[in-house]
Amino acid sequence: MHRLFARASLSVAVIAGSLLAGGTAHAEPAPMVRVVLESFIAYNLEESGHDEIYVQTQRDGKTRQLFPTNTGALSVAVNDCVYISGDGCPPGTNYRGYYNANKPSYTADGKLLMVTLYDDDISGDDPLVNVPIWPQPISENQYFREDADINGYHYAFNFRLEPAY
Ligand SMILES: [Ca+2]
Ligand SMILES: [Ca+2]
Repeated sequence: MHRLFARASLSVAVIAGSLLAGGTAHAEPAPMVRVVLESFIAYNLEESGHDEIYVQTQRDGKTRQLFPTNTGALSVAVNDCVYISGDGCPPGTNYRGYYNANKPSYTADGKLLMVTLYDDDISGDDPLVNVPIWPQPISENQYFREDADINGYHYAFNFRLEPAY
């Protein structure tokens, strides 16, 4: 039984390996890009105590929610690191994890896609940070970090862009 299982696992690994090799050899840029928020860190807040955070994308007048996955906001304190996926949290931050994010795909046509982090307020929400992305066709994952230290508040984001079909 154990032996059978081991053999089955091995053949799965070989198939996965050959698929991967084939994918690399014949990689064509994908027509779509998936936007994945991996983590963000609240180094400094807009308000004292807590900010209530949500993250949305905007393109062609259409808004989509990245984080949290449903409506609402997450209350964060100074040095909170909200972990979703990817690399861990830097030393000295408070690990908050782990969470999910929506991962919408967009046509890789180079048109502006704006990612905005908001602080939820009763009297109108504050857009704290804008991260512009111009999705281009890619054939493998791309990673980038955005560090925004503005007017006293300071947030850092880690994103992953994935080829999508
Ligand atoms: Ca506010
Ligand atoms: Ca607030």
